[in-house]
Amino acid sequence: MQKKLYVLYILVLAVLVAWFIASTGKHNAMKYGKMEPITHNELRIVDAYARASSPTAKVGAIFFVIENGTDQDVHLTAAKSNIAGKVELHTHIDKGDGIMAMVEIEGGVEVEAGDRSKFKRGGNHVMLMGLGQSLKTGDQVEIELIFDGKAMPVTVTVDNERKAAMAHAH
Ligand SMILES: [Cu+2]
Repeated sequence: MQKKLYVLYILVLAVLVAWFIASTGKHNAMKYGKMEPITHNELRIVDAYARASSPTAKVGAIFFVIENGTDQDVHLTAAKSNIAGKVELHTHIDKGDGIMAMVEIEGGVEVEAGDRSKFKRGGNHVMLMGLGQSLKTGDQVEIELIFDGKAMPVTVTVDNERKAAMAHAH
């Protein structure tokens, strides 16, 4: 009986220690933005998705991660799409009193050589205004991201069910 309890105690302790190590590891990873190194030698847009708040919404937003695997810094200066009357690079700023407002990113976004830039909920995003079509989950839309004057075509899948928190968990 005593031995059984002892074994149980050790097991519980082991689980707690493992959980502690796992949770601190995750915390550090988020705090310092540590991710796997970029191994490809090119500029890539990964994990792109679009969403609209409702099927009749006239605005939508696009999120993605820019991976600059090249040895040159790049600048995202604009975005284009035929599905919207107006497309802008937006971010959120705190207007004070915790009120967040969307504003156009002045001067675009720089991504240093070998670095990533996350466009995510509550942060940077591509804003679609005057949508000419509804954005339904599973739809694919075409946009162009303008890097240093050159257009990069990107196919984006609509995912209206995706939760903001999942943007962190790959
Ligand atoms: Cu916006």
